[in-house]
This record gives sequence, structure tokens and C-alpha cells, in this order.
Amino acid sequence: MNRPDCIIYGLGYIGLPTAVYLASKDFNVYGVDISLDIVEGINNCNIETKEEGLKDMLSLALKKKRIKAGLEYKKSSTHIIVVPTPFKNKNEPDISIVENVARKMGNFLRVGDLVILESTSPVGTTERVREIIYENRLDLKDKLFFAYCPERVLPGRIFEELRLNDRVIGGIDEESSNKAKLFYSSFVDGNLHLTNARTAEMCKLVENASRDVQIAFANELSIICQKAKIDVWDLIYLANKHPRVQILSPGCGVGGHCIAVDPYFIYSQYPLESKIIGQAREINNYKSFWCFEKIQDQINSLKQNKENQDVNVAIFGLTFKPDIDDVRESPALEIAKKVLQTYGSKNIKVCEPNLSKIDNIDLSDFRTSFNQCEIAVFLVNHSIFHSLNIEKSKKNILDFCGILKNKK
Ligand code: SAJ
Repeated sequence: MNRPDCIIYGLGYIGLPTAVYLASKDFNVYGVDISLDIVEGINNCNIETKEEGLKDMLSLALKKKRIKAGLEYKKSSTHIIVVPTPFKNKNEPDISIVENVARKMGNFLRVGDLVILESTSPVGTTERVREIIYENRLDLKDKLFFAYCPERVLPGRIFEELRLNDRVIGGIDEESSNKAKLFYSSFVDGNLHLTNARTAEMCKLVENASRDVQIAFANELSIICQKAKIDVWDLIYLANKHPRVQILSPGCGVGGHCIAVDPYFIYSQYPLESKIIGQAREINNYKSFWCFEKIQDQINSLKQNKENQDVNVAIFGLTFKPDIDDVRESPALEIAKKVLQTYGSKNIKVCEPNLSKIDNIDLSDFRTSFNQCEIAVFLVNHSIFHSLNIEKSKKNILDFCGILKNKK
């Protein structure tokens, strides 16, 4: 591939599906990554993924020579940065990977090129990318286009959402917005909403922060209801019968690499002003600790009843949400680890039917474990657990995810 139509920088959870999707729309796509393993895996179609269709679409794109991955940078008219923006210190976003890409791509840019940032980023990052590029390429000053266009896809439905979701397009100036709109209109069926780069950056953060705040409300309710001896699931079901009320579901905390992370991007930049956003993070983090305390209380009280003999506990679900195999920032995993650390693995069974293995934890069959346990702790509402006869069993059930009320 001599001169690709577009380059994707970062071939991870979002970068690779985006590259493959663009290739399926007949773009010649070149993907850059720092990992030789990732690059070779893609070029040989040897990837591990549960994203439906990803491997087949990659295989087709490779056959048609529409996609190629590599370590080195190249020239192209459209550059899309989709690298990670992790944390440094305590919950402070680290944009150094984005900055490095901007530094390295400078030599390959030409008049009229479009540089798009898709990575979740603190407000001002697109301006920073422009600054870095112009520092190195004074000759191109004001001759390039820059835009921030966040992705909003849900893992598990990436291709559908890449095509159908509305997109927010934040150009650094009007011409950049229009140029980026032209690019996205060639493969997105959803509406394209134009704004400036700073608003688009904040919009991505706010979408996830707003969901975090709403989940915190549900989690706070679950803690209040326990004290008030009210079933929180019944309560939410009834309250949601009001036409303008839509309370989300409580759980064992908030996980994944988006909702549990993005609010800190706002908080770290605007700590004094982000009162609800900061509190919501605290409540959702506290909810995992609260669940662990309830498990402890239940184990200790049963132990006392049995004159200090061991009790058999089974924990159900480790992933960060139902019916996936992803444990990134998973509160369920943290709770299970804490229980194992506190009580040892002899009498604690851990069940996660969506994973074949996980580091440092022996996984057990969920049916056998349910039959043998005295305390069953449900952390994640996986569909497969509904095949257990939970309601009719005489076990001590700790239901932190609504498995008893929220049948699928
Ligand atoms: N959760 C609850 N109660 C609920 C809903 C969710 O406790 O009622 C928990 C889940 O169990 C999970 C966490 O929240 O631990 C996040 O799950 P999720 O399905 O709500 O969201 P993610 O992290 O998989 O994806 C989000 C999406 N953003 C929004 O819905 C606003 C997705 O559209 C974004 O593209 C993605 O973040 C991202 O990449 O930013």
C-alpha cells in the first residue's frame, strides 16, 4: 500500500474495529501501532477478540488488500489518532501518548491534511496536538485541518454503532469541521453534529460522567433501601412508572474503561467546580466496598451460627458488566479478590462462565458451585445464571446485581 487513504494511530479496542470498518467501506487503511505482536497479529489475521464480525471483516479486508498494519509512520491525507489516554499519578489524565504521536507524525504531513483525534481526552488536547505539529512544521502553519470526533461505541456492538450512532465533530475552526464532516459522512449513517474542538472534547467526557452520576444515584438508593428495609429493585420499578423518571440499576460498582474513568478527566481539570461528578465517583467506588462488607457480615454471622466452622461461599460474575468477557476496572473482580484474600480459597468458589481463565484465581463451574454453597453472592447479572434455581433454593443469597428481580 503506497499511499493509504487514511491512517489509524493505535490499533486497540476502538482503533482496530475502526480501521477494519473503514476498510470494509473501500478505504485503503494503514494502521500504526507500537507493538510488533499487534501489527503481526493483524497482518496474519491472528487476533483474539469476542467482537462479533471483527475477525471475518479483517480477513476479508486483508484479502482485498484494503488494510495493513505497521510500526512505521506514513503519508496520507487523513490521520486518525485513537491511542490510549491513561492516568498518571492519582486519576490525572496522561496525554503523553497522544503528544508523542503528534510529534512523530509531523514529518509525514502535507498541506491540506486532516488530523482527527478520537481518543477520550481532556479539554484542550486537540489544540495541544495542533501546537505540537506546528512547532515541528512551521511551514505548514494554518495549512492543516484539525478536529476532535469522539467515538461512542459500545463494545459488543461496535460495527453497528460505528455506522448508526450520531457523531459530534469538533473542528478547531469551521473549515476543519466541514472537512471532518465530509470524511465521516462517507461511512456514518447517523447525524453529524458540528461544533468546536473544546465542546466536542467536553461532550465525550460529559456523556460518560452523566451516566456515572445516574448510576451513583441508583447505588446510593440501594444503600439507603437496605437500611430502610425496602427492596430497591421494586422501588425503582415503581418509580420508573412515572413518565419523566428513569432511574438506572444499582450494581456492585462501576467498571469498564470509560464510565469509571472519564469523569476524572473533568474532575482533575475542574476540581472545585465538579462537585456532583466527584461525589458520584466516590459513591460508585464506595458501593464495591459496601458489597464486600455485606459479604463479610453474612459469612461471619453464618460462621457464628455454625460454631465457627467454615462456610462455603460461591461468587458469581467477575466481568465489568453482564454477558461480556472484559474485566477492565471490574468492581466484581476486585470484590472477589478481596474475599479470597480475607478468607482464602479453600471454601470460596469463584464462577465466571464468560472466561476460560483469569490470573491468580481458580475458576469453578457455576452449577456445581451453586449446588454446593451455603452463601451465593451474585455480582454480575449474566443471562446464564438465570438457569439456576435461585429463588427456590434455601441458600443465603446476596444479590448485588438484581438477578432475582431483573430477569432477562
Ligand atoms: N452500570 C450500572 N448500572 C446501570 C448501567 C450500567 O451499574 O444501570 C455499570 C455496568 O455494570 C458497568 C458500567 O456501569 O460496570 C459501565 O457500563 P455501560 O454499559 O453503561 O457502559 P460502557 O463503559 O460499556 O460504555 C460506555 C458507553 N457510554 C454511555 O453509555 C454514556 C458507550 O456508549 C461509550 O462509547 C463508552 O462508554 C466509551 O468508550 O466511552
